[in-house]
Amino acid sequence: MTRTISIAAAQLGPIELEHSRADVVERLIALLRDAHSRGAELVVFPELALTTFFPRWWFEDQAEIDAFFETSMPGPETQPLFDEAKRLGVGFSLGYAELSVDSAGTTHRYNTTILVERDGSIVDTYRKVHLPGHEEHEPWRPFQHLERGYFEPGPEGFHTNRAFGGVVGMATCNDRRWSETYRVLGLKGAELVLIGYNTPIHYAPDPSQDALAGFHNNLVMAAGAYQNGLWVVGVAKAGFEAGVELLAESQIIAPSGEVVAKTVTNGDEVVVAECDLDLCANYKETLFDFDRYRMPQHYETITSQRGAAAPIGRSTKEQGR
Ligand code: CDV
Repeated sequence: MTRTISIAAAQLGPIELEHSRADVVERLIALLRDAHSRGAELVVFPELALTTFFPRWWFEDQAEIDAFFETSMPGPETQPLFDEAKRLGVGFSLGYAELSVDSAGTTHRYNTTILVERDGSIVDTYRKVHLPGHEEHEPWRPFQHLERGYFEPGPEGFHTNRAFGGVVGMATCNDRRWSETYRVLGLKGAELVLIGYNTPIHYAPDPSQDALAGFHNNLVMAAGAYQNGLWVVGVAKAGFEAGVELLAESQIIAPSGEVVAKTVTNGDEVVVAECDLDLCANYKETLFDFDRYRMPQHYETITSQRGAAAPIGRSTKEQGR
């Protein structure tokens, strides 16, 4: 008896500044229905899937920024998506900007993704850990990437859940470039990692990377899948949004590192794959049998140190080792 789950990567084309939440939710519902008609039980939507990618603009007025945030989930505009998913018996993950107020009355703003089960219940809330870009206005850039100004990093880190017949974790966009993301999730038993992204193809700090955007996208997700023996579903908000080109190439990757489904457009598009969670064991119980082969006593530098520190002496001998 296999543990196979049919998963849809539901890529979104551009969302412009003037598009309303209601318009976007209609598109999400259309993708959900398309995915369901093709047998999907879990639909993965992109990062910040309810609005345009607003960190590309510098706003001075906090009220203008907060207009992109959700204060409840589901809220009045997202409830129809929850209702339709429950009616169809389809689960989903959805990225959005979350504004919450804690018990001490402090306001927090996170780049959040939720996982919703087939009965409409929210299984987990993941808040993006690795926030890329910059804190302040940088007028030299053709467009901004102000995630570090508009969000705070998720305080809870990475976590996994028993859902959809397996062990599921989430990560968001830039998180996918960090091997630590997958390894922490892998150590927490993840068999399936859901990732939404908004990746501008132009990277202003080093434009030589632009031509490699698609290559790097696959490289990091395939490596994460293979090295941890898990499925990865990476889903884009794609196309030309406010004149900025966002990478498409949404894909579903097996624990072997092989791509089993990939979008071919840069607009709204669904691809579906049958994902056998038992395939994870092929890797988790052989080459990447963590318990047998990992050597954590040699990995202490990873958690004790943030930046790189090259040796001062020339050789390990000179350093007295
Ligand atoms: N939304 C993102 O996290 N985007 C980053 C860009 C800035 C490089 C990414 O890693 O795709």
